[in-house]
Amino acid sequence: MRSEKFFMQLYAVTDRTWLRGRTLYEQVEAALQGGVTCVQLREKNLPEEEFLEEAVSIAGLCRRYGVPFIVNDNLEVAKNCQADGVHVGQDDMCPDEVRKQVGDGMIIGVTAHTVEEAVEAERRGADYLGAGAVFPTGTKSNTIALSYETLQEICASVQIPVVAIGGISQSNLMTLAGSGVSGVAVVSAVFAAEDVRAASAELLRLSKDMIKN
Ligand code: 3NM
Repeated sequence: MRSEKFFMQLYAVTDRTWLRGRTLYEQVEAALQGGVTCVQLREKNLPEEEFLEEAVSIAGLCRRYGVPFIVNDNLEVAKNCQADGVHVGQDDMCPDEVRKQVGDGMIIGVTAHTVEEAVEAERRGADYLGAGAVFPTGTKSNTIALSYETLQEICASVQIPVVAIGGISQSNLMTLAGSGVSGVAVVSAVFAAEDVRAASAELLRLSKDMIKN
Protein backbone atom coordinates (compact mmCIF):
# COMPACT_ATOMS: atom_id res chain seq x y z
CA MET A 1 0.00 0.00 0.00
CA ARG A 2 1.26 3.46 -0.80
CA SER A 3 0.17 6.62 0.97
CA GLU A 4 -3.39 6.56 -0.43
CA LYS A 5 -4.90 6.05 3.00
CA PHE A 6 -3.80 9.50 4.09
CA PHE A 7 -5.40 11.42 1.30
CA MET A 8 -8.78 9.72 1.62
CA GLN A 9 -9.85 11.73 4.66
CA LEU A 10 -11.83 14.25 2.64
CA TYR A 11 -12.01 13.35 -1.02
CA ALA A 12 -13.86 16.01 -3.03
CA VAL A 13 -15.49 15.00 -6.31
CA THR A 14 -16.31 17.95 -8.56
CA ASP A 15 -19.69 18.85 -10.01
CA ARG A 16 -20.68 21.95 -12.00
CA THR A 17 -24.31 21.94 -10.84
CA TRP A 18 -23.80 24.60 -8.18
CA LEU A 19 -21.33 27.04 -9.74
CA ARG A 20 -23.64 30.06 -9.22
CA GLY A 21 -21.46 32.38 -11.25
CA ARG A 22 -18.19 31.02 -9.94
CA THR A 23 -15.80 28.91 -11.99
CA LEU A 24 -15.05 25.31 -11.11
CA TYR A 25 -11.43 26.36 -10.61
CA GLU A 26 -12.52 28.87 -7.95
CA GLN A 27 -14.72 26.28 -6.29
CA VAL A 28 -11.88 23.75 -6.19
CA GLU A 29 -9.49 26.37 -4.81
CA ALA A 30 -11.95 27.19 -2.02
CA ALA A 31 -12.23 23.46 -1.24
CA LEU A 32 -8.42 23.18 -1.13
CA GLN A 33 -8.23 26.18 1.19
CA GLY A 34 -10.74 24.43 3.44
CA GLY A 35 -8.47 21.38 3.56
CA VAL A 36 -9.79 18.72 1.17
CA THR A 37 -7.18 15.98 0.94
CA CYS A 38 -7.90 14.76 -2.60
CA VAL A 39 -9.70 16.16 -5.66
CA GLN A 40 -11.40 14.14 -8.36
CA LEU A 41 -12.44 15.89 -11.55
CA ARG A 42 -15.71 14.30 -12.65
CA GLU A 43 -17.05 15.55 -15.97
CA LYS A 44 -19.74 13.58 -17.70
CA ASN A 45 -20.76 16.03 -20.44
CA LEU A 46 -17.77 18.17 -21.33
CA PRO A 47 -16.24 17.94 -24.83
CA GLU A 48 -12.83 16.21 -24.70
CA GLU A 49 -10.83 19.33 -25.50
CA GLU A 50 -12.48 21.42 -22.77
CA PHE A 51 -12.16 18.52 -20.35
CA LEU A 52 -8.42 18.36 -20.95
CA GLU A 53 -7.96 22.11 -20.70
CA GLU A 54 -9.78 22.17 -17.39
CA ALA A 55 -7.92 19.10 -16.15
CA VAL A 56 -4.57 20.76 -16.88
CA SER A 57 -5.49 23.89 -14.94
CA ILE A 58 -7.01 22.07 -11.95
CA ALA A 59 -4.11 19.58 -11.88
CA GLY A 60 -1.76 22.58 -11.57
CA LEU A 61 -3.89 24.07 -8.81
CA CYS A 62 -3.91 20.81 -6.82
CA ARG A 63 -0.16 20.47 -7.28
CA ARG A 64 0.32 23.92 -5.74
CA TYR A 65 -1.64 22.77 -2.69
CA GLY A 66 0.17 19.42 -2.59
CA VAL A 67 -3.11 17.52 -2.96
CA PRO A 68 -3.50 14.47 -5.23
CA PHE A 69 -5.55 15.03 -8.38
CA ILE A 70 -7.61 12.19 -9.85
CA VAL A 71 -9.52 12.16 -13.15
CA ASN A 72 -12.80 10.27 -13.38
CA ASP A 73 -13.10 7.71 -16.16
CA ASN A 74 -11.02 9.31 -18.90
CA LEU A 75 -7.57 7.71 -19.22
CA GLU A 76 -6.41 9.97 -22.04
CA VAL A 77 -7.23 13.12 -20.08
CA ALA A 78 -5.63 11.63 -16.96
CA LYS A 79 -2.41 10.88 -18.83
CA ASN A 80 -2.30 14.13 -20.76
CA CYS A 81 -2.77 16.36 -17.73
CA GLN A 82 -0.31 14.27 -15.70
CA ALA A 83 -2.91 13.49 -13.07
CA ASP A 84 -1.87 11.56 -9.99
CA GLY A 85 -4.57 9.04 -10.65
CA VAL A 86 -7.65 7.85 -12.46
CA HIS A 87 -10.94 6.55 -11.03
CA VAL A 88 -13.07 3.98 -12.84
CA GLY A 89 -16.52 2.52 -12.18
CA GLN A 90 -17.63 -1.10 -12.49
CA ASP A 91 -18.95 -0.44 -16.01
CA ASP A 92 -15.66 1.04 -17.15
CA MET A 93 -12.33 -0.75 -17.60
CA CYS A 94 -10.83 -3.29 -15.18
CA PRO A 95 -7.96 -1.94 -13.10
CA ASP A 96 -5.43 -4.29 -14.71
CA GLU A 97 -6.37 -2.98 -18.16
CA VAL A 98 -6.14 0.57 -16.84
CA ARG A 99 -2.71 -0.19 -15.38
CA LYS A 100 -1.42 -1.35 -18.77
CA GLN A 101 -2.39 1.98 -20.24
CA VAL A 102 -1.34 4.38 -17.51
CA GLY A 103 1.79 2.70 -16.17
CA ASP A 104 2.94 2.05 -12.62
CA GLY A 105 3.08 5.60 -11.35
CA MET A 106 -0.61 6.37 -11.45
CA ILE A 107 -3.06 5.71 -8.63
CA ILE A 108 -6.05 3.65 -9.74
CA GLY A 109 -9.34 3.97 -7.88
CA VAL A 110 -12.33 1.70 -8.46
CA THR A 111 -15.95 1.93 -7.34
CA ALA A 112 -17.24 -1.19 -5.60
CA HIS A 113 -20.75 -1.98 -4.37
CA THR A 114 -20.23 -5.49 -3.02
CA VAL A 115 -17.54 -7.49 -1.23
CA GLU A 116 -16.99 -9.52 -4.41
CA GLU A 117 -16.40 -6.41 -6.50
CA ALA A 118 -14.07 -5.03 -3.85
CA VAL A 119 -11.94 -8.19 -3.62
CA GLU A 120 -11.79 -8.49 -7.39
CA ALA A 121 -10.77 -4.85 -7.84
CA GLU A 122 -7.97 -5.27 -5.30
CA ARG A 123 -6.82 -8.49 -6.94
CA ARG A 124 -6.66 -6.70 -10.28
CA GLY A 125 -4.50 -3.92 -8.92
CA ALA A 126 -6.75 -1.13 -7.62
CA ASP A 127 -4.96 1.19 -5.18
CA TYR A 128 -8.10 2.29 -3.36
CA LEU A 129 -11.86 1.72 -3.49
CA GLY A 130 -14.85 4.03 -3.49
CA ALA A 131 -17.81 2.27 -1.86
CA GLY A 132 -21.36 3.55 -2.09
CA ALA A 133 -23.95 4.72 -1.99
CA VAL A 134 -23.86 4.76 1.80
CA PHE A 135 -26.78 7.24 2.00
CA PRO A 136 -29.45 8.32 -0.50
CA THR A 137 -28.10 10.92 -2.93
CA GLY A 138 -29.65 13.25 -5.46
CA THR A 139 -26.31 13.87 -7.17
CA LYS A 140 -26.08 10.62 -9.12
CA SER A 141 -28.94 8.55 -10.46
CA ASN A 142 -29.12 4.76 -10.40
CA THR A 143 -26.93 4.36 -7.36
CA ILE A 144 -27.00 1.11 -5.40
CA ALA A 145 -27.70 1.40 -1.68
CA LEU A 146 -24.87 0.05 0.46
CA SER A 147 -25.61 -0.81 4.08
CA TYR A 148 -23.28 0.00 6.97
CA GLU A 149 -22.75 -3.75 7.42
CA THR A 150 -21.69 -4.27 3.80
CA LEU A 151 -19.42 -1.24 4.02
CA GLN A 152 -17.82 -2.79 7.08
CA GLU A 153 -17.43 -6.15 5.30
CA ILE A 154 -15.85 -4.47 2.29
CA CYS A 155 -13.34 -2.66 4.49
CA ALA A 156 -12.49 -5.88 6.31
CA SER A 157 -12.02 -7.89 3.12
CA VAL A 158 -9.37 -5.73 1.42
CA GLN A 159 -5.98 -4.28 2.36
CA ILE A 160 -6.34 -1.16 0.24
CA PRO A 161 -8.05 1.95 1.63
CA VAL A 162 -11.80 2.35 1.19
CA VAL A 163 -13.52 5.70 0.90
CA ALA A 164 -17.29 5.88 1.43
CA ILE A 165 -19.42 7.85 -1.05
CA GLY A 166 -23.05 8.84 -1.54
CA GLY A 167 -25.16 11.34 0.33
CA ILE A 168 -22.51 12.07 2.96
CA SER A 169 -23.07 15.34 4.81
CA GLN A 170 -21.99 17.04 8.01
CA SER A 171 -25.03 15.60 9.74
CA ASN A 172 -24.53 11.91 8.89
CA LEU A 173 -20.76 11.57 8.47
CA MET A 174 -20.13 10.46 12.05
CA THR A 175 -22.46 7.47 11.64
CA LEU A 176 -19.75 5.88 9.46
CA ALA A 177 -17.47 5.57 12.50
CA GLY A 178 -16.26 2.03 13.12
CA SER A 179 -16.86 0.91 9.54
CA GLY A 180 -13.17 0.82 8.71
CA VAL A 181 -13.25 3.49 6.01
CA SER A 182 -10.21 5.69 5.49
CA GLY A 183 -12.36 8.72 4.71
CA VAL A 184 -15.32 10.13 2.84
CA ALA A 185 -15.86 11.20 -0.75
CA VAL A 186 -18.35 14.01 -1.17
CA VAL A 187 -19.84 16.03 -3.99
CA SER A 188 -22.72 18.23 -2.83
CA ALA A 189 -21.58 18.58 0.80
CA VAL A 190 -18.64 20.58 -0.59
CA PHE A 191 -19.70 21.98 -3.94
CA ALA A 192 -23.34 22.86 -3.18
CA ALA A 193 -22.29 24.74 -0.05
CA GLU A 194 -22.65 28.51 0.03
CA ASP A 195 -19.21 28.71 1.62
CA VAL A 196 -17.20 25.90 0.05
CA ARG A 197 -14.12 26.62 2.12
CA ALA A 198 -15.93 26.56 5.46
CA ALA A 199 -17.91 23.44 4.54
CA SER A 200 -14.70 21.64 3.57
CA ALA A 201 -12.99 22.62 6.82
CA GLU A 202 -15.90 21.31 8.88
CA LEU A 203 -16.16 18.07 6.90
CA LEU A 204 -12.43 17.47 7.34
CA ARG A 205 -12.71 18.01 11.08
CA LEU A 206 -15.59 15.53 11.27
CA SER A 207 -13.92 12.99 9.02
CA LYS A 208 -10.72 12.97 11.07
CA ASP A 209 -12.82 12.45 14.16
CA MET A 210 -14.85 9.68 12.50
CA ILE A 211 -11.76 7.77 11.34
CA LYS A 212 -10.36 7.74 14.87
CA ASN A 213 -13.33 5.75 16.11
N1 3NM B 1 -20.88 7.77 -6.95
P1 3NM B 1 -23.11 13.41 -3.07
S1 3NM B 1 -22.77 8.23 -5.33
C1 3NM B 1 -20.28 10.02 -7.84
O1 3NM B 1 -22.64 5.24 -5.16
C2 3NM B 1 -21.06 9.13 -6.97
O2 3NM B 1 -20.96 5.01 -6.50
C3 3NM B 1 -21.71 7.16 -6.12
O3 3NM B 1 -22.68 12.75 -4.45
C4 3NM B 1 -21.79 5.69 -5.92
O4 3NM B 1 -21.91 13.46 -2.20
C5 3NM B 1 -22.08 9.55 -6.12
O5 3NM B 1 -23.56 14.81 -3.47
C6 3NM B 1 -22.53 10.95 -5.92
O6 3NM B 1 -24.22 12.61 -2.52
C7 3NM B 1 -22.26 11.43 -4.54
